[in-house]
Amino acid sequence: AEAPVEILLLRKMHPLVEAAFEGRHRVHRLSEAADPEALLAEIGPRVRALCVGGHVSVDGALMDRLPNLELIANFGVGYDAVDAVAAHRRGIIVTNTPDVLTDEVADLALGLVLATLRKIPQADRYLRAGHWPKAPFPLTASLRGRRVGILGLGRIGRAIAHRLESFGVAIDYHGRSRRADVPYTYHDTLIGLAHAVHILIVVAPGGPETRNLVNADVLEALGPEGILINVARGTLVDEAALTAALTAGTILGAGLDVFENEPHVPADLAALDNTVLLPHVGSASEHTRAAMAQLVVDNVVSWFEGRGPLTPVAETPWRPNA
Ligand code: 8YV
Repeated sequence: AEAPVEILLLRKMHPLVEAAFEGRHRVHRLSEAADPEALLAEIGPRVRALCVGGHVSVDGALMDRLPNLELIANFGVGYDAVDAVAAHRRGIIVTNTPDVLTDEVADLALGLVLATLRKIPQADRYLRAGHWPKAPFPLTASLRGRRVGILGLGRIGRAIAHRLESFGVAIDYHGRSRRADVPYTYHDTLIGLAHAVHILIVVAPGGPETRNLVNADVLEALGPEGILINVARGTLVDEAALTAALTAGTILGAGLDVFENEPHVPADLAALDNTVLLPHVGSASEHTRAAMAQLVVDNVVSWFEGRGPLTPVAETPWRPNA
């Protein structure tokens, strides 16, 4: 009989992933090893697939300790923690989980827009604190008559725009290229977009290329009625500049699902009442996390059955006859 495929899980995965390989493959868990270094040295040469997710980074140095690695299956559409270029150089395929989470994250983005503008969490806290009988909740900003800007009109950006259409707001966007097939207004700079809109939604990929794209100048351009929403990666926003802008009234408020150094949120940011802060829950429903887990499993299964990866990332395209 063929030797079982050895798979290394870099962290605790969704139960569906954990269960799927039981009895079929040999699973190793780095996060549970008493001595991770010793485990790597022992099993490194036998590992053929890696399952990863979240912020656990996978760099070339780790890949070099796994000389027979064929596949890195990432739980999540964003794979900025995986060095996909280094993987490509070594002939390793990287897969992610696109599409299955698009609507969930877009739903949450809209929730965050409304929660931030209308101060829904603040109003809830106000009621619970018993303030209502004494005075009505202070009036808030509004989505009425606003222009909304989207940074990154990819799958999720489009799903957000599609939802916004039904809210009757004007939609602008910025990204590396103009999209021929959308009715929204394109801006060739982020500053230009920030000047034009009241609400800026960040939904572009993370990684070194987009680091601190939303800086003090962009926030200044967004202006005193401006709202920043981030459902992408914390690295896209200069968090210190954002905290300063929120404190000084340079912008009106922010709704954030992601942070520079998760799960740590700076105390001065958390102390601000003009923010709505979520613990990275964009895709975090039972339904969608199960779909993501299934796609991780399906990529691994498809690969070892010789059918290629289902959802390889752009940096590691699959060429069956190469
Ligand atoms: C997950 C995400 O929270 O898909 C992504 O890029 O950020 C989220 O869906 C994360 O990857 C889970 O570890």
